Parts: sequence; structure tokens; C-alpha cells
Amino acid sequence: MEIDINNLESISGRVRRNILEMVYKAGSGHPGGSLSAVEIMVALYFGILEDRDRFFLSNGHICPALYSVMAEKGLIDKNLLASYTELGSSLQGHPEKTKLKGIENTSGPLGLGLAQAAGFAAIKKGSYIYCMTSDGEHDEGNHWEAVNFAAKYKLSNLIQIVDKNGIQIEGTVEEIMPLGSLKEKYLASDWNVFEIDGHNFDEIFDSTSKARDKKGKPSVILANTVFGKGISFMESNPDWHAKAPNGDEFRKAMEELK
Ligand SMILES: Cc1ncc(C[n+]2csc(CCOP(=O)(O)OP(=O)(O)O)c2C)c(N)n1
Repeated sequence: MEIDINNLESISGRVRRNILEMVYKAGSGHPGGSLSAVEIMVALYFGILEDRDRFFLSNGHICPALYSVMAEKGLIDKNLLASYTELGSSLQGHPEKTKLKGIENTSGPLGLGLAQAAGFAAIKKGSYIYCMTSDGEHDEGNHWEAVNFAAKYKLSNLIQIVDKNGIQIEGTVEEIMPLGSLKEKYLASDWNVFEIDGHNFDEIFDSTSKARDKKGKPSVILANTVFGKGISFMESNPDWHAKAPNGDEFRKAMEELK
């Protein structure tokens, strides 16, 4: 597949603007983590996922990014984005599998997505199963059960991408619950490990391609990202984990995204 990086960058710009509009209109949502995951999701939907593959989002609170990428890809109607979090909308504040075609797993409670993806990978050996997780959700015990399960069953078709933005609810990951070296932990758990800049398309494509070629073990891509990427006053500021901008902040943010 021929990839046009300039095109992916313009799509990412539109996705960021959609995220801001959705969270502003709804008056709620999780802008920081949504903005850090944009390039990874754009790369997945516009250059990585093939017909039989599946994408599982574990840190479901960043669904404005997912809905927006799905809309840009034409998988859902773009007009639906304005209904984000409304009563009865198929675009809830956390994704619901039964409400929206194309969503593989219901999420919201953190730490479950990798288990959902690993179960799927175990029975769909002919497909690649990609799962996005966050660094904050590595606090969850369930997550580590899935890490062991995937290693035990040598799920080489499972590719986890961690949005490692260093921020979680109410503070930095380091302050709330230090994770130590995720690289060493995954290596010790018998996973292949890649470390990349999660905003760099070349590195996203290169690492996912290498992960697909590895046999006998699951792979994790530790994607270093910037929380709130693209909006100066949101970047690396935990206040923006779950907060909607006010009118002035919204206008300033949209101005920065021009
Ligand atoms: C099991 C569970 N415990 C707590 C929460 C509340 N919660 C929602 S988001 C979040 C922080 C998660 O960290 P991360 O995904 O790294 O945050 P972000 O990068 O989006 O700021 C927490 C604790 C939850 N959704 N599920």
C-alpha cells in the first residue's frame, strides 16, 4: 500500500479539530489522551488495518479520537460526531460495541481491552489484532493477566500499542503510580518490544511492520507521545485529562490548529 504521509498529516489536523469540537460541544470528554493518540489511530485506519484485522481500544475514554478517525475514513457519518455523549447517541463517552458498527469492544473500565483483544487473537490466527492501551491503565491487575496469557499462547498476531503520554487522571504516571521500565517488564514477560515516537508516521509504520514479521511472541509498541499534542496550553498538563475547554479556550485551541 502506497502511503502519503502529507495526506496523513492533514487528516490528523482534521481529527484534532473534530476532537476539540466534540468535547467543547458536549461540555465533557477527555481531550488530552485523545490528542496524544491521533497519529497512531490515523496510521492504523489509513495504512495498517487490512480486511481481516481488528482494532481494539482499551482506554475507551479517548474515543473522540476513534470516532473522529472513523468519520474521516467514512466508516460513520461525520454528522454523528456532533451527537457525542448525547442521550441515545451511538457515540457515547465510552465506546459501546452494540451501539456502533465497527467498534470491536465495549470499554470504559480500564485494563480490560488487552484481554478482549488477546481472546480474539487466540481464535483469529489468520488476522492481526491491534490493541491500544494507555500507560495509566497499566495500574490494573487485569491488564497483566492478559500480558501473561498472550505470552503463554504465543499470540504473535497480537500487537499492542501503548499510548505512553506520561499523564493519567489527576497527575503524572510517575506521581500517581510509577511503572518503572515498561520495556524491561514486557521483555521479562516474553513479549517483543519496540519503542517509538508515537507522532512519527514512519516509526509507527516501521514498528508495526516489524511486529507483524515476528513469530512466536506477542509484540508491544511503546509509543512515546505528548499528552494534549497540538494545543500549547493542554500539552503535558494533567488538568486536561477530563475537561472541556470554555469558549475562549476553544477558540484559542482552534486557532492553534489552523
Ligand atoms: C478500572 C478503572 N478505574 C478507574 C477508572 C477512572 N479513570 C478514567 S481515565 C483514568 C486515567 C487513565 O490513565 P490514562 O489512560 O493514561 O490517561 P490519559 O492519558 O487519557 O490522561 C482513570 C483512572 C476507570 N475508567 N476504570
